[in-house]
Amino acid sequence: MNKRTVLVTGATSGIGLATARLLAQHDFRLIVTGRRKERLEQLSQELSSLTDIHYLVFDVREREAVQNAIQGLPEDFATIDVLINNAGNAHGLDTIQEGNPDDWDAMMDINVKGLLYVSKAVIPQMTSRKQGHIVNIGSIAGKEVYPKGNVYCASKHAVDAINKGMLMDLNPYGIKVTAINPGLVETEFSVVRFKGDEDRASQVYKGMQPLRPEDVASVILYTLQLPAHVNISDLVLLPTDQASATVVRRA
Ligand code: NDP
Ligand code: 8X3
Repeated sequence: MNKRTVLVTGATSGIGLATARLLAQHDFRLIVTGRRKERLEQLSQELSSLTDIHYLVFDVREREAVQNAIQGLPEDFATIDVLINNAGNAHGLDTIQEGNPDDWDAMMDINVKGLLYVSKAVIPQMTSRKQGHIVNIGSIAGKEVYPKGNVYCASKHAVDAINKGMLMDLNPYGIKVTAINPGLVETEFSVVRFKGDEDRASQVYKGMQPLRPEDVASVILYTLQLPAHVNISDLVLLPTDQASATVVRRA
C-alpha cells in the first residue's frame, strides 16, 4: 500500500507534535503546520530520515492564508489522505461575567473557525477522490461544561457538532470522520490558558497522572490503522484518575 499523506495542524507542541513523531514511524508522509516556524523547521529535520515531510506556517484564523498555503502545496504533497484538525487552545479560565472578550474571540476563531477553514481547504480533494479521513481533536469539554470553562467548552461543543455534521455530509463520499475527545493531557495547553504562568499551569495536574500527548497520539494512530470498513466516529479518552470534567482523583 502506498504511504498515506497526513496533514497535522498544531504540530509544534503537545498532541500534534507527538502525533507527527509517531506517524513518521508508521508509514505516513507528513505535512505539519503551526505558527512557530523554527519549531516546524526543527521537526522537519528531526523526522526527515524517517519519512517525507513538508511544513506550512500559517495562523488557522487567517482564512486566505490557510487556503493559499494548502493550495500551494508542492505536487508530491498536494494529495492529502488524512487531515488531523488538532490546532487549538483554551485562553483564560474565568466566569462568564469576568471573561475577556479577546479570549472568547481567540477560542472561537481558532478552535471553531480555524478548524472549518482548514477543513474547507482540504475536503474538496477528498470528495472528488471519494476517499479520506478527517480526525477532529475535540475534548471532554465538548461533552460537558465545567465552571469557568464556558466559552472554551462552547468551542469544543461546536467541534463535537461539526464532527457529527461532517460524518453525515461526507458519508456519501466514503470519507471517515473521527472525533477524539481527551480529558486532561499535560502539554503547553495550561501554560497557554494561563498566559505563561507555569506555576498555575502545573497545579492543574497536581496529585494526579494526566494523559501524555503520546497517549493521545497512539489512539489517533489506532484509528488510522483500522480496516477501510471500520470508523471510530467519536471517542472519549480519559486518564484513569479522571472520571468527568470535574471529577478527578488526586493524591
Ligand atoms: P498545545 O498548546 O501544546 O498545542 C497547541 C497547538 O495548536 C500548537 O502546536 C500551536 O501551534 C497550535 N495553534 C494554536 N493556535 C493556533 C493558531 N492560531 N494557528 C495555528 N496553530 C495554532 O496544546 P495541546 O497539544 O494540548 O492541544 C492540542 C488540541 O488538543 C487542542 O485543540 C486542544 O483544545 C485539545 N485538547 C487538549 C487537552 C489538554 O488537556 N491538553 C485536552 C483535550 C483537548 P503554534 O503556537 O506554533 O501556532
Ligand atoms: C482540555 C481539557 O478539562 O482542561 O480540553 O477542558 S479541559
